[in-house]
Amino acid sequence: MVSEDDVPLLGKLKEKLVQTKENWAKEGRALTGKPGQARLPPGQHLTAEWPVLDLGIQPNLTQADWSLSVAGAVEQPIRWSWNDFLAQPQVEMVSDIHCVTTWSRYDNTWQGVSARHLLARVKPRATARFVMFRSYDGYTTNVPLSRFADDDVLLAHSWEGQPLSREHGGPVRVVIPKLYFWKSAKWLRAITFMDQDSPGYWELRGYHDEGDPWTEQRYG
Ligand SMILES: Nc1nc2c(c(=O)[nH]1)N[C@H]1C(S)=C(S)[C@@H](COP(=O)(O)O)O[C@H]1N2
Ligand SMILES: [Mo]
Repeated sequence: MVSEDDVPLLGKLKEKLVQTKENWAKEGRALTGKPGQARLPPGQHLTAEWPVLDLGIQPNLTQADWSLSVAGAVEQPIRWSWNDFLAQPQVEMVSDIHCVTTWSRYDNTWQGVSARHLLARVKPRATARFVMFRSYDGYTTNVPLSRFADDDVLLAHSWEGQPLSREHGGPVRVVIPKLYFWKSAKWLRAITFMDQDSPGYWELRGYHDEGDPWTEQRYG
């Protein structure tokens, strides 16, 4: 039985449990995977290398050649030159890469402009539900707007403190850590906001429309 005297002790125990659970939640937030899910998605293996995968055309763009157009279902279309892009608020994010060819690479440090900031600038219309990325090599890939709006998504110009190399998509690539890496367009040229979904390069060729690694949305 619980006597009157025990009540403060129970109160303390409860406080401690709450504290512990709060700490778990904080640790969970520090993981780059989805909370409550394993960090390494099913069917993936870890690599320390960073493989190069693309269609074999690696555009050779100088920063002066590069620009980003954002249009479609937005209130404020924009076109950013390299200097415009660098004049936006800059963020640093650390995230994991999961490629559909089964390699994953942990703890990549990226610098660039957050998707959240871009969204605040262009103001998608209420009808906008999908985003298409277009690249300088002709590549395209589509994602739901909600995936692009995630707080770990950015347009990256640097990796591990160095300008993103040409082979990895420099001057600027997309990084969407919670989807397979084919969704992270290299050599980014344009972003189109759409009311209706539309498949990109790999999505037209048998790959999944959304590409969530934790539910193995590989082919679709
Ligand atoms: N522009 C462009 N972006 C692209 C691709 C591409 O061919 N062209 N390939 C995609 C695929 S399939 C993968 S796995 C990753 C590979 O990025 P990495 O070469 O930096 O590892 O880029 C994605 N983004
Ligand atoms: Mo890929």
